[in-house]
Amino acid sequence: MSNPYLDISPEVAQAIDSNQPVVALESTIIAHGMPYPRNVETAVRVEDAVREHGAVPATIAIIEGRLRVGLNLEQIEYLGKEGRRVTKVSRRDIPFVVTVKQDGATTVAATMIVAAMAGIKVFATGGIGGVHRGADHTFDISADLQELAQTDVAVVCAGANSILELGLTLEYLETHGVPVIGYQTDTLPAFYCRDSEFGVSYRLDSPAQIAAAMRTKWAMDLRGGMVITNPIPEAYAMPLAEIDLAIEQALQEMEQQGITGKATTPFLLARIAELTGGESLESNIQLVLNNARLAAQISVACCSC
Ligand code: PSU
Ligand code: MN
Repeated sequence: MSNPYLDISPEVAQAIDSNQPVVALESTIIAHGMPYPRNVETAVRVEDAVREHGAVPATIAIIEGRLRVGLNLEQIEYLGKEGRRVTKVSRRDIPFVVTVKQDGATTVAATMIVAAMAGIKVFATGGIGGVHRGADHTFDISADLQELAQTDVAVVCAGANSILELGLTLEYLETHGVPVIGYQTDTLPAFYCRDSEFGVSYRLDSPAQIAAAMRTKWAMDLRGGMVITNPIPEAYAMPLAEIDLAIEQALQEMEQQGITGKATTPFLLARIAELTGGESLESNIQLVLNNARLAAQISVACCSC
């Protein structure tokens, strides 16, 4: 079934058609999640990590109104350089950016949608969006959570960023039937830290077990995604007290500056990187690479049975 809005690169199309492992990658993390040029350098390293572990990377974005699966270096460089000038695109934004033939950096939600259109089942990123702090009065809950409830893609991440309410994010996912898997861990990883005070739904210890769970879920037509949480490598984890302090200060500044809605996550990530002297950025890069490796392994396991 061809989709008139979708452009899949020849390499990715060939891999999908021949049932070879493919890993989807998002582009909001490039344009809004990290500063230039580290964002471009990271995007390229993430693609390399996927390849080194036996899968084909498919970075997803909207380029001149086309839903693109598999970007070339020039397109990645362009998104990285444009940064926040590129529209951050979640589910609601897709038709508008496509209609006016603009560019868009896809969030977890939008990347899942396009990955599913292309037939890709595994997606690696840093952290999913979630229930924001203060959501009891702002109602700010990322559309990523609703997407996970309805789109059949497994998202490999380092848990949710502790700029969010982790407990409320887990409750929301549970309500919507989204399993949160801990890869070799019983507790929910909190992005910069390996642990949190919260438990995962299920612990699975190998890519093959994760692939089997995905297969079973979708073979039964139980719609929706899965969150696969992968703790940041020990060497790059940050001390809880240090990161909490930076997050608290960044949140205060955000409130003072009146930053709300879709601008909050990019603001917080950038400010936390400044406040930690770049340490949080380094952690962020390493956890994404770690997730790319696991996602590739899961994707290989999915194809080899
Ligand atoms: N969390 C991070 N880094 C990111 C994001 C979240 O630690 O780059 C990005 C992802 O693209 C995610 C999006 O899908 O932010 C969520 O934004 P919002 O809360 O506005 O839905
Ligand atoms: Mn929001």
